[in-house]
Amino acid sequence: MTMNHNLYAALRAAFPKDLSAIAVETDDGQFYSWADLERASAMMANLLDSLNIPKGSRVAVQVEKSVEAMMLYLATLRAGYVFLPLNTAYQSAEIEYFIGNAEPAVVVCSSKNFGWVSKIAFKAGTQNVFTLDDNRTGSLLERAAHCSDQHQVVLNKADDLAAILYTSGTTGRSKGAMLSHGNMLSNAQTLKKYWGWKPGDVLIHALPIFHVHGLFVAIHGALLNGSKMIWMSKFDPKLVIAKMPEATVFMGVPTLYVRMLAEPSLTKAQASTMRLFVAGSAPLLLETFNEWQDRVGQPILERYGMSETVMLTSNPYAADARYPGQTERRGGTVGFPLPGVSLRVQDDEGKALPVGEIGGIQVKGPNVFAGYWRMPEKTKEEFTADGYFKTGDVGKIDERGYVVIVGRSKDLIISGGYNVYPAEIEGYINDMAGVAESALIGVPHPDFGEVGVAVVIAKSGAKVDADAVIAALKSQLANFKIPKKCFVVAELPRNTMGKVQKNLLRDQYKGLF
Ligand code: MLC
Ligand code: AMP
Repeated sequence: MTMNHNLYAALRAAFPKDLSAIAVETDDGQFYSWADLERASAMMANLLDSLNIPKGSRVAVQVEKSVEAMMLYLATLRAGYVFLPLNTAYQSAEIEYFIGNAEPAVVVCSSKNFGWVSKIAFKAGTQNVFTLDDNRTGSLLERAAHCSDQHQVVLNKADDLAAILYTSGTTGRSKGAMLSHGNMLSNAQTLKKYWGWKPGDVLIHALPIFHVHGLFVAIHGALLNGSKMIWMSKFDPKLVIAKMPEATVFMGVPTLYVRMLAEPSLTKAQASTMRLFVAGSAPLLLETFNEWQDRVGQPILERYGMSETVMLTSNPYAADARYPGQTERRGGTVGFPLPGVSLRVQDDEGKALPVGEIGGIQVKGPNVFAGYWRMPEKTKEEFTADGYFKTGDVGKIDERGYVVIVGRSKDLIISGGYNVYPAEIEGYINDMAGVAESALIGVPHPDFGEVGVAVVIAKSGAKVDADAVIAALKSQLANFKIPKKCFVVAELPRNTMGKVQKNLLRDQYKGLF
C-alpha cells in the first residue's frame, strides 16, 4: 500500500477514539468536538474541490482568528491545496504583492475587506473570493454548508507542497517559503516526543494563526496529540492566567511572558497544573527567564525556529535517556538542535567554526523547506553547496552543546514576534517628498523586545516633518511595521565606503524606551 504523507491524514489519525469529546473550547463560549473538526474540514475541502482548481493551487487567507479559519487550513491540507496565511494587519499594497506573486486560485478574506481584497484578487486573475468572519459567518461557510461532510483525504508524497509562508526581503520583496507536508509532519512528530506531549494535555492557544508559531507549532502539537485547545481570539494576559488551572501547555512569544509577569494573578499556585511554557520567535531576555522561574516555579522552555525551517533547536523538556546530556533548560540559549536537525556555525569564508566561536548558523534536516516560491536564484543564494540553509542568524555552540544566538547578519527587526524588514520601510520613507535618505533601526523596548525607529535626512532646502512621516507610513503598511519614533537629523553616520553605520545609530538611540 502506498504511504500517504498528507499532513491532515496524520493529524486525523491522532484524533481520540471518542470523536464527540471536546477538541476546542473558545473564549466566546463555543465548543467544537473532534467530529466537528473532521466534518467541517471535509465540507470545506469538498467546496474547494468543487471549484475545479488543480491540486497544488494556492488558497490565500487573510481573516481574523477563528476555529473556522483553522478548519479551512485543515481542509486545504486534506484536499491537497497549498495554504497561504496572511497577517491581518497587512494593507492593500502588501496584499497586492502577495496575491500577485502567489497567484492563488482562491482568496478568503474578512467581509469588511471584501471590497478592496476582491478587487486586487480579480485583477490578479483569482476567480474565487470568499469571506469568512470570526463570528461563524461569511460566504465560505454558506457555500460549504451545501457540501457533503464526507471527504477522502488526498494521497500526498512527503515533498508535496502544503503551505507558503511569506518572509524576509532584506533586499527587495518578500519571499514565499515553500513548506511540504513532510517538512511539517516530521517536525511535529519530533516536537511531540521532545516536548513530552502526553494524554490529557490541554493547550492554551493565544497566538495569531498566520505564522509558524501559532499555526504550525501550536496547532500541530495539540492535534497530533489529540489534545484539547483552549482557544483565545486574542492574547489577554489576565485570561490566559485565569485559564491555566484547566490547561497544561502554553506557547508564546517573549512579549506575552513579559505581559503575564506584570499581572499579580500570576502565581505558582495558579500555574500548578501547567507542565510546559514554550517561548520563541524572538530572543527571550535572561531577565524574563529568571523572573518567570522565580514567580511560577518552572523555567520557560525556549526554542528557535524560522518560517523556512519550522523548529530547529529546543531546550530540553526533561532529562531523557534518548537525549544524553540534554537535561537542563538554560536561559539565554535556544537549546540543542532537535533530533534529525544538523546545525553548524561557519565563518564568512565557509569554514566550520569550533565550539564557542561566533559565526553564521546553518541547518539541514527533514524540516528544512524546498526553496522560495518562484525565486530559484534567491533559493540558491541561501543554500551552501553541501545543502545547508543559511539562516541569517549569528551565534555559537557552547561547550555543552547549547546553541546561543547572539545576533543576525540579516537586517531584520523582530518586534513582539513580528518581523520588520528595514529595507521595506526605508523604501517607503525614501519615496516621500523632501526625503533624501533614511535608516530604520531596531532599539530595545520593554514590551515588544525591540521596536523600529526611523532616522531621516531631508533633501537640501526641504523640510521633513517626523510626525508626517509616521502618518504617511500608517496609511500604507501593517501597523506593527510603523516606527515607534522618527527623527529628522542633519546627517547619518557613515563608514569610509559611505555605508550608513546602523550600529552607531542603534547605540545612540538604545535608551529611548
Ligand atoms: C501590536 N503592535 C505592535 C505589535 N503588535 N507594535 C510592534 N510590534 C508588535 N508585535 C502595536 C499596533 O501597531 C498598535 O499600535 C498597538 O500595538 C495595539 O495593537 P494590538 O493589535 O491591539 O496589539 P496587541 O494585541 O497588544 O498585540 C501585541 C501582541 C502581538 C504581542 C499580542 O503583536 C502578537 O500576537 N505577537 C505574536 C506574533 C507571532 O505570533 N509571531 C510568531 C512568528 S513565527 P497603534 O499605534 O496602531 O495603536 C516565527 C518563527 C518562530 O517567528 O520561531 O516561531
Ligand atoms: P520568521 O522568518 O518570522 O520565521 O522569523 C524567524 C527568525 O526569528 C529567526 O531567523 C530568528 O532570527 C528569530 N527567532 C526565532 N526564535 C528565536 C529565539 N528563540 N531566539 C532568538 N531569535 C529567534
